[in-house]
Amino acid sequence: MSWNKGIVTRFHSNMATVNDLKTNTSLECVLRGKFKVQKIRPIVGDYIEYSKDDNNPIGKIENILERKNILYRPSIANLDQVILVTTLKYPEVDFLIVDKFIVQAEKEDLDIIIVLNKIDLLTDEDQKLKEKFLNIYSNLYTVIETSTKQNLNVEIIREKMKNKVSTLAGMSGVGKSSILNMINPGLKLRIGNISDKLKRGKHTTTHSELLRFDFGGFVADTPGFANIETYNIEKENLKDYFYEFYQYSRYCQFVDCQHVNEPNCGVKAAVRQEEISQSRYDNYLSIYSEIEKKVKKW
Ligand SMILES: Nc1nc2c(ncn2[C@@H]2O[C@H](COP(=O)(O)OP(=O)(O)OP(=O)(O)O)[C@@H](O)[C@H]2O)c(=O)[nH]1
Ligand SMILES: [Zn+2]
Repeated sequence: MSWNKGIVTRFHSNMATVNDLKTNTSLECVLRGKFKVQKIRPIVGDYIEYSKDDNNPIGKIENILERKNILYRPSIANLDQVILVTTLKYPEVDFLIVDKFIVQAEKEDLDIIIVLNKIDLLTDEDQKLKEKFLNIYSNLYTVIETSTKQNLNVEIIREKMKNKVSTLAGMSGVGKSSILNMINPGLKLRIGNISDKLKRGKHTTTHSELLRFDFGGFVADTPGFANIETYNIEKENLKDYFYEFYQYSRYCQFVDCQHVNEPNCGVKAAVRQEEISQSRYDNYLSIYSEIEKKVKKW
């Protein structure tokens, strides 16, 4: 019997919901006993091979393919990208918060696309702030301006998420679930209820599900990086997550330069010459000292 290839979109006790990659249909699969012995469990996002008898609606997972990455809380494997949603108004998201999300995603080596939502709310006076944002971030990442009220750039977002496995990230209220609804109306959304659940003090699960877009591709139903605090990062590694620093670090006098207090630092020189954004560098220092303070407590 030949095996078929699928992706796990849901996992519960010993059953996985698998989306067959060829037929794009879903079926339930059980785990072969050998996985229990090996203490391996599939997680959402796993690419697997399964077998199935024609007379049995339930398949059997035979093989879990190697994961290219794993994200914890919610646990999900093989993410292709993070869609970082942010806004300049309602809420006014601090650039430090944006950089903290970026750091978490860079740490996992995920591709990042920034979606600047609620463009419709920006007045003429806000255009300066928008330009400032774009000056910093569109030099580093793809930035897509959107408005779910005006259906702005729906096609572009769809194109970016098509046939990929994505997770959304971003502060509460920036419009993550609205964006999913805009690009795929009717997509079953648990994502919108998260803050409600928190408010009601209910147990929020860290089990995520993948939802399949009608146009192809998957998205996690729970936003990634709910915790953007940087306790899980070594301060020595932080500079690697500000990827634009790297090309200037070869001008640093010290090979292990952290670009903080060291003399003759190529990164600091680049900030002075406005090759690196002051805001990014300041946020680097803020996060660096936050990590330092946490370490000192121990
Ligand atoms: N004016 C305007 N309002 C928007 C836009 N997108 C979303 N909103 C509104 O912003 C509010 C929050 O949107 P959600 O989609 O629930 O935001 P979320 O990021 O999923 O929020 P959480 O579930 O708390 O994480 C809702 O009242 C939306 O109607 C937009 O482009 N323009
Ligand atoms: Zn340096």
